[in-house]
Amino acid sequence: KRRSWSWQQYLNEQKAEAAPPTLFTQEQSFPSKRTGFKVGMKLEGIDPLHPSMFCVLTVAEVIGCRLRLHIDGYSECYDFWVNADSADIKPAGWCKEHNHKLHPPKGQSETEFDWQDHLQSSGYHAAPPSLFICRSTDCEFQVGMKLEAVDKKNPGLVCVASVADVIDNRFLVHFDNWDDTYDYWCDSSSPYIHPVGWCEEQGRPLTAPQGHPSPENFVWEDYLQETGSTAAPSLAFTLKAPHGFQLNHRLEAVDRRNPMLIR
Ligand code: MLZ
Repeated sequence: KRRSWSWQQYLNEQKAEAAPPTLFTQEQSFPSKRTGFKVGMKLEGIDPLHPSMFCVLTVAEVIGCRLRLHIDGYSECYDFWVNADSADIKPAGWCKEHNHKLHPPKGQSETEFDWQDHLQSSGYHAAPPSLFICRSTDCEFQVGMKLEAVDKKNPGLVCVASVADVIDNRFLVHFDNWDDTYDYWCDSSSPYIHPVGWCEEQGRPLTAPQGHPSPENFVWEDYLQETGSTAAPSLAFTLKAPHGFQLNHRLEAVDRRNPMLIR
């Protein structure tokens, strides 16, 4: 008779240990306050498919604390969901005020775009600035600094990267000589980023910038000199609390490519 799959049996077979429940801490709590965002309100925000780009957005749907945002002038298939307290959204006029390029609605040129005209012609209103969360502007990372970062689309790779933008306490990780679809925003406590020299110290391979003449012989010192850039100071990387998980601990996790399954 076949018995159903059991954790206990599996752990015994594998001679493995279950990760102790005390190691699982809740990082982010679900926002409890009701959001004031309403359908039709307009704002600026980061395009999730091009994290280096700010776009003109309209709230298309609100469910609880979740907003579906539409990129003005583009197909609905690019709509995306964010939490109302997301750091990726800013009030209308934010880009101009903070010297960031704002990608205009499709069909309009960057110099042509004017928020007043856009609101008037659409008949919609800008989302009131009071709806956006104020954030700390502490960031030791500066544009142009180099670091080693995990490519989240190819998580086995740690690659040569640069700080491409800084907003509030977050910065944009860009992989040298790759397009911006690999970019991501993070803060100094991110587990995906490391100071220059980390791979060498850990005895792990570092992926050189795309097109490097001899990727196997990449040397940070030479590269920093060639590019006239500096390494992000190792003190800027904030210490992560030791997590307590050990190699080969077994646990249950959501499959991100198929989030209905827990494997
Ligand atoms: N196989 C992929 C790897 C890309 C790695 C980029 N890292 C920033 C490719 O060659 O497209």
